[in-house]
Amino acid sequence: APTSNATGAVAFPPGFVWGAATAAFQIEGATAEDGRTDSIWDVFARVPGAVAGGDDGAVACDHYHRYRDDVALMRSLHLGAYRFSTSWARVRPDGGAPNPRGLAFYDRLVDELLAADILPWVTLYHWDLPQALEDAGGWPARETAYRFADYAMTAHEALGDRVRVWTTLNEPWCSSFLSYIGGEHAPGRTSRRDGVAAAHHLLLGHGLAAAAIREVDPTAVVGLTVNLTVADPVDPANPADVAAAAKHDGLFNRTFLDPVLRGDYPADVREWLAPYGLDDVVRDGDLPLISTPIDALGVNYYNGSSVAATPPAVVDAGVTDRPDGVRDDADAPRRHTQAPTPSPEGVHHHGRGLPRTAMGWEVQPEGLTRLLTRLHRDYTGPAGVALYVTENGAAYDDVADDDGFVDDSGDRLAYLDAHLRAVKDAIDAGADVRGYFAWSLLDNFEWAHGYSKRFGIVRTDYATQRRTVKASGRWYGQVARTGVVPDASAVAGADQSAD
Ligand code: GBH
Repeated sequence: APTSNATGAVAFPPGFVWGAATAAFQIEGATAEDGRTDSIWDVFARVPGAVAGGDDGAVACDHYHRYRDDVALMRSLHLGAYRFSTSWARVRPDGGAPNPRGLAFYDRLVDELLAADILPWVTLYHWDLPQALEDAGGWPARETAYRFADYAMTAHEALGDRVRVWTTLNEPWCSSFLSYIGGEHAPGRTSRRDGVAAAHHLLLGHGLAAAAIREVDPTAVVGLTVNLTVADPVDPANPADVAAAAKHDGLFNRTFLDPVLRGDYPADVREWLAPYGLDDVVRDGDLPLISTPIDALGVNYYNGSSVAATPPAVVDAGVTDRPDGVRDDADAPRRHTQAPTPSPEGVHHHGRGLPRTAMGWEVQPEGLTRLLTRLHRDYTGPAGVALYVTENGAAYDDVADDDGFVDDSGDRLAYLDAHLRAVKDAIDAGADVRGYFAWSLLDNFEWAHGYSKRFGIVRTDYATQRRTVKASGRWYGQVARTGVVPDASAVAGADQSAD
C-alpha cells in the first residue's frame, strides 16, 4: 500500500488522544503493602529460570510510592491520557473481599491525574490474577470469570465517578495461550485444553464485566484491548502458505475479535479448537454476553508476521522459529515446551529481513495501517466502535550518558515516528482511530525478560529510581502538545526540548 505520510509533517485530527501506557505489576512494586497479596506473577517470578535474571516485581519502578512524581512527569510530556491497570490482588486480595487500603492508592492516583488534566484510562486485568484464584483453578475455571466481574464492579464503584474509560482485559491471547499453553508467562502451565478454556473464560469475564459496568454507568466508555498481528503468507501464490496465514490470523486475531464483535467464534477457529475442548466450555448464553456492545476497541500492535506451511530453510540471525518471535538469546526466558497456540501444526514463522527490535520482533509499520483499516472495515466500523492504539513501542539496547540521557532518536524515536505515520495513513483511509498510547511511559518489568528489556520513552535507573526522559520521550511530548508528527528530516540529530 502506498504510504502517503512517509516523511513530511503530519497533523492528527483535533481531539485525538495522546497517551502513554503502563501496567500495575510492571511498575508499582510494593507487592506486599497495604494488604496486597500475591498474584500469579509474584509466584511465577519465584520459579527458578522463569524470569530472566531472577527479577521480580517487588520494587519495579516503585510507582506505588512515586506516583505523584510520575504524574508530574506525564504532565511535562503533555500527555492527555494515561492508560494504567489496577491490581486485582490489591483491590480484592486473594480475590476475596474489597480492600479499602488498596483502593485508596488508585483513588489518589486518579485524583492526581485529574488535577494534572490527564484522563485516567483504567484497564482492569493486565495479567495479574490473584494467586488464590489460580489455586482455585485459574482462568480455565469458569468461576474465575464471575470473580472478575465482581472485582470490576468493586473498582468501578470506587473510581467510576471520575474514571470514564473502562477496559476490561489487556491481551487475552497472552493471558490464555501464552500463559496456559506456552508456559512462558504466569502461571506457566502447558496444556492446550487449559489454554482454550482460559481464552473462553477471559472472554466471558470481559462480557460479564462490560455488561455490568454498562448497566450501572450508561455513559462510561467500555472496551477491550487485544494484541493483534497482520499475518502475511510467505508466498501469496502458494495456497498452503495462504492457509497457514489464515490459521495464524484465526488463532491469534479472530479467536478474540469475532466473539466480541460478531457474536460467535469463526467456523474455522471452532474446528481447530474443538479437539482441545472449546465446545465443552461454551455454554448457552455465553456468546450474547461476550458480544455485549463495546464503545472502544484497544489495539496493541508491535509487529506483523510472515508465515508459511513449511519451516524456513535457514533460520536468520539469532531467531528461532518460535511463534512469538522471541529471540533465542541469553536473556530469553525458558523455552516453550509447546508452541503457544493450540493448533500450530502447519504454521511456521519466517523472517523477512526487516529490522528487528531488541525483542527480536520485526519492525513493520505498514502492517499497522493494514490492521486498522481492516478492523474498521470488518469489525469496528459496522458496529460503530472507535479504535484506539492502546500500545505500540519498542525495546532497544539503550545506552545512557552520565546524566542518564538516552539518545534513542535512531531507533525507538524512529519506530514511534513510523508507526504514528502508519496510524495517520489508516485515518486518511477512513479508519475511526481516535487515540494512541506509547508503550511504555517508563522502562519497567518486561515480564519473562525481567528488567533486561527497556520499552520506556523515559529511562528508569533502577538503582536510584531516577527517571530521565529519552530523546523519544522529548519528541513524543512535542507530538502530544502539538498534535503534529514533525517532518522526519527535521528530527534526525535535532536538538529537541521537552517544552
Ligand atoms: C504487551 O504484550 C503487553 O501488554 C505489555 O505488558 C508488554 O510489556 C509489552 O507488550 C511489550 O512486550 O506475531 O507470533 O511473532 C505484547 C505481547 C508481543 C505477544 C508480540 C505476541 C508477537 C507474536 N505480544 N508477540 S508473533
